[in-house]
Amino acid sequence: MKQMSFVMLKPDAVKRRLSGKIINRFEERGLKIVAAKMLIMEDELAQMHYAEHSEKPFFGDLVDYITSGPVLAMVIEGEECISLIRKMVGATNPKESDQGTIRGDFAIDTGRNIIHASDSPESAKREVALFFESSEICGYSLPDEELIYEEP
Ligand code: D4T
Repeated sequence: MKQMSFVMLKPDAVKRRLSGKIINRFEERGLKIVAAKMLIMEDELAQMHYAEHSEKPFFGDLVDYITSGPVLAMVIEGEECISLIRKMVGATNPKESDQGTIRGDFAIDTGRNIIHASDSPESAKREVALFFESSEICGYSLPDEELIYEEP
């Protein structure tokens, strides 16, 4: 089933000039970027995005981190892509992320884990709507889709 996931390169990824490398992984896998924008998140947006963690002891640091510079927010489309992208991203604590995952290859600390990706269809829906108007999501097809999918 085709899904959309919300993916965000965090300020450390952008400032470490890793955006291109990370985007490349999604494109090489056969996934499709259907929306993208760079922004510096306001506190209010950060608090809404991470609302589920508002009572956690790390919440203040998390909001400071995510608002500390530009993020690259994206919507990525593909078959079953929500769980697929989570696997590509790796465990929340990069010290436990498998080698070959984005966090496992580029990060060390949980508080500097360089990328966010939706963890369920419900989160994806909420997060996409938080960052993008529906008019900002581009519907288009790619000529190689039959090479990526058995049934495009
Ligand atoms: P995000 O949401 O950023 O993609 O990360 P995860 O989905 O992998 O992990 P999460 O929601 O459990 O945590 C959100 C965010 O909080 C930071 N964090 C988390 C932290 O600083 N200390 C912690 O102990 C935990 C659990 C990292 C990611």
